[in-house]
Amino acid sequence: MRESKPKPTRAVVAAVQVPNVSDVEFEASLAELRQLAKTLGFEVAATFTQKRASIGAAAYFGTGKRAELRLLREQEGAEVVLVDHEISPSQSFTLEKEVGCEVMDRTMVILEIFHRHATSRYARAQVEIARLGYMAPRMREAAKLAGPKDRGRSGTGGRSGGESHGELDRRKIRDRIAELQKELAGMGAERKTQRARRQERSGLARVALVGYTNAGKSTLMRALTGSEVLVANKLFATLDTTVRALHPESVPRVLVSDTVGFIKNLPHGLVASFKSTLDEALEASLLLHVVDASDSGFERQLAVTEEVLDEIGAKDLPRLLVFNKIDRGGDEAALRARHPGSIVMSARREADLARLREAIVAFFRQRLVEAELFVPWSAQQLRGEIFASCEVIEERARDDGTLFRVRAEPEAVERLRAQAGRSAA
Ligand SMILES: Nc1nc2c(ncn2[C@@H]2O[C@H](COP(=O)(O)OP(=O)(O)OP(=O)(O)O)[C@@H](O)[C@H]2O)c(=O)[nH]1
Ligand SMILES: [Mg+2]
Repeated sequence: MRESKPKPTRAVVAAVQVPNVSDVEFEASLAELRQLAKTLGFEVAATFTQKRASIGAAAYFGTGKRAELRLLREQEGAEVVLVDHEISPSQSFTLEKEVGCEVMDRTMVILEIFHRHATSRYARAQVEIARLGYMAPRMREAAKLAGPKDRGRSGTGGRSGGESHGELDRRKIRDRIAELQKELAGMGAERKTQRARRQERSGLARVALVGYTNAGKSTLMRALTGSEVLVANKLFATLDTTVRALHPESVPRVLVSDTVGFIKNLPHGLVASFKSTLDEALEASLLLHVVDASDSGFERQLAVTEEVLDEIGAKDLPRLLVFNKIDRGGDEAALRARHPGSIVMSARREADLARLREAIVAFFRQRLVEAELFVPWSAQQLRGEIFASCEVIEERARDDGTLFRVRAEPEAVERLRAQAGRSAA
């Protein structure tokens, strides 16, 4: 523990409950926002709610409630109010004025977390595009509210005649987004080549870990591959896709990818970013959908994940449901009965991890075929690769080379045959 830690910013979490949202759902969503706030380093001082028939177009809370919220905020010494909806720019301005501090909506909170956790150039560019897209209409609103005063400033500072401050900023945002998109396109080509190379080396046995944020994907990735990916009890710890081989190696060799987690009401700009980050996962032939079975809201999290998977075009990929964290709670028998074929487990138990590994390998073994591979003497360098990507049943020396009888993926057999043919020629 460090002693001189700065005092965390205190926050009030606030939300309107409309009639079609049940109490359980409402509570789960608030709990999640509190967790998101903690991930950002806020200390949640209080939660403030109001039941309303609908959310007002101009003001998120009713008049009396806004005064109450201001009082609560002052009493608690909070410097920020977090709202559990995406609110419009004008709702946000009204609320900030009336509660007397900064207001962040759910979208802004998530964008901020992504912004802080993005480390690769690729992830940073994507998050910046999403942030700019979120800011643009808000700046428009700010400019509108600033009105004539703002226009009075035009013509100074080298701006072209008649262009308002707001317009200039919007143009800058557009230019910046275009620039970032160009950068991304460049990086995209590079990533594609990397992926192609990986595919070439490994055949088609690819599995991707997907699921709601904090379900335990990176923990399983570590356990399955022996790699040191980041595991953290925060939301959106992982933003980039990592790919590693199942360890110890299996036949066929299986590559595992860890991916970014999903969440309810994912900001729209980020869904687009997810898409490219998840391209890698979409090339998998098996998705491990990881669910935190100890979370009381896991059914909803499961549904949200399935929705996002649909949205990004992964609807038809075969999947294995993995109910994780069963050591912390959850009804094992009920889960098995409701989701036949699923795996109920804890990443903390070696035996469970072994079972998961077996299920993955079994899935890919179903696709193996038995075949003969002839390797002429001139192509003996292929021997190592054959042992790496096939199960060798028999190896027989002939006058002109070696004949292997193997079990392997059809694609691997084809690839090795082509390579043997090329070397022989
Ligand atoms: N008790 C228990 N805790 C677990 C288990 N699996 C993971 N955890 C913990 O859950 C937290 C989140 O784990 P991660 O592996 O980072 O989760 P993730 O799905 O990668 O999360 P994001 O990257 O944020 O999407 C960590 O504190 C893990 O130690 C489990 O089986 N049992
Ligand atoms: Mg992770």
